[in-house]
Amino acid sequence: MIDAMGGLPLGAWALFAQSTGSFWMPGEHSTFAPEVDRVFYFILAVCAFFFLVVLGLMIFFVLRYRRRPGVKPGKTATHSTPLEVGWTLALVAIVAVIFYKGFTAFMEMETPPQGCYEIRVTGRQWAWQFTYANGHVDDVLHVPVDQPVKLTMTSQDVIHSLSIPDFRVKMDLVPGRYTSTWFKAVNPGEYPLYCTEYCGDKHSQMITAVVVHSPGEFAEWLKGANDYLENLSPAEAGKLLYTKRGCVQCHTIDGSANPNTPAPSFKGIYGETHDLVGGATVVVDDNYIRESILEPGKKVRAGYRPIMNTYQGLVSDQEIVALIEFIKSLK
Ligand code: HEC
Ligand SMILES: [Cu+2]
Repeated sequence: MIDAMGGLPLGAWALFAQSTGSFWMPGEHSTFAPEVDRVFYFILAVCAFFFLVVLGLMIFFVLRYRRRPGVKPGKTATHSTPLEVGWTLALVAIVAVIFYKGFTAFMEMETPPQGCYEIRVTGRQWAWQFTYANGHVDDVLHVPVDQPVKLTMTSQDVIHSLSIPDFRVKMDLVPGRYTSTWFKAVNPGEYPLYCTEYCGDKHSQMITAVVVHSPGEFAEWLKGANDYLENLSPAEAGKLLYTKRGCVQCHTIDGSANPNTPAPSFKGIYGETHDLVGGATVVVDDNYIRESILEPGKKVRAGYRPIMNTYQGLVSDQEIVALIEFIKSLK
C-alpha cells in the first residue's frame, strides 16, 4: 500500500477495502473510539425507541378513533397535568444523560494529556504535510502505538478538516491560527485519513494514510525517514519529494496537461524560455526554479493563474536542489 518511502497518498483509497469496521462503523482503533460509539449507539437507541412509540401510538389512535358512520365525536380531555409533568421530567432526564455522556467524551478529546508526542500538520490545496520534531516532513502521518499524539494544525489557504474515522478524530485546520487535537492509537496498522471540509476541485483526493507503528518501530522509522536525501541521488530524491511535497497534485511529469488544475508540466522545461504574465520572458534555470518554489507569485508563467502557494519554510535548501535536479532530469 504505502511504499518503503511512504509515498503515494492515492494508495490510501485501497485502505477502504481493508477496513475492519462493522456495518455501521469503521473499526475502533483509538482509545476514544469505544466511548464515542457508546454515545452514538445510546442516542440511536433513544431515537429508535421514541420513533417506535410515537409511530405505534399514532397508528393505534388513527385506527381506534377513526370517523365511523353513526358515531358522534364525544367529549375529549383537554390535558392531564401528571402526564405532562411526567413526560417532561423523563425527557429532561434523558437529554441530561445525553449531554453528560457527550460532554465528558468531548472534554476528554479536547484535553491532550501530559507527555504527548507532538506533530505539526499543514493543510494546503490539496495535500497534507506532517512535520516531525527532527524536521522530517512527510505526506503520510506516522505515529507510535499506545502513546498519546498531539497534532497542532494550520492551513496555508482555505479551511480543511482532518478526519481519521478509525480513531473517531476530526478537527478543522484554519488559515492564520493553530488548532489541535490528540489521540492514542491502540492497534498497529494503516488507516485512511481524509479532508472532510470541501476545499476546492481536488478535495476528494486530499486523502492519505496514518501508519501506526508497533513499539520501537516508530523511532526507527523516524531516524531513517530523512535518509533518502543522503542515500539517493538528488534527482531520485527529487522524484520522491515531487510526491511528498504535493507538486504531483498540479504538475505532471510526462508533458500532459493536468485537466483539473492547470499548471505547467515539468517535462522538458529546464533550459526553455518561458513568457511571463506582464510580457517579460525567463529562462528556466536553477535560480528560476528555486524562485518559483519559494516565491511562486513573483514570476507567473503566461497562460496560468498564480494558484501555487509558497513553499517557504516547507522545503529545505537540500530539498530544493533535489527538486531542481529532478526537473532537470525530465528531458
Ligand atoms: C496548487 C497547484 C500547484 C502546486 C501544488 C505546485 N505548483 Fe508549481 N505551479 C503551479 C502553477 C499554476 C504554475 C504556473 C503559474 C506560476 O508560474 O505561478 C506553477 C509554476 C511552477 C514553476 C514554473 C514553471 C514554468 O514552466 O515556468 C515551477 C518550477 C514550479 N511550479 C515548481 C513546483 C514545485 C517544485 C512544486 C512542489 C514542491 C510545485 N510547483 C507545486 C501550480 C502548483
Ligand atoms: Cu482540504
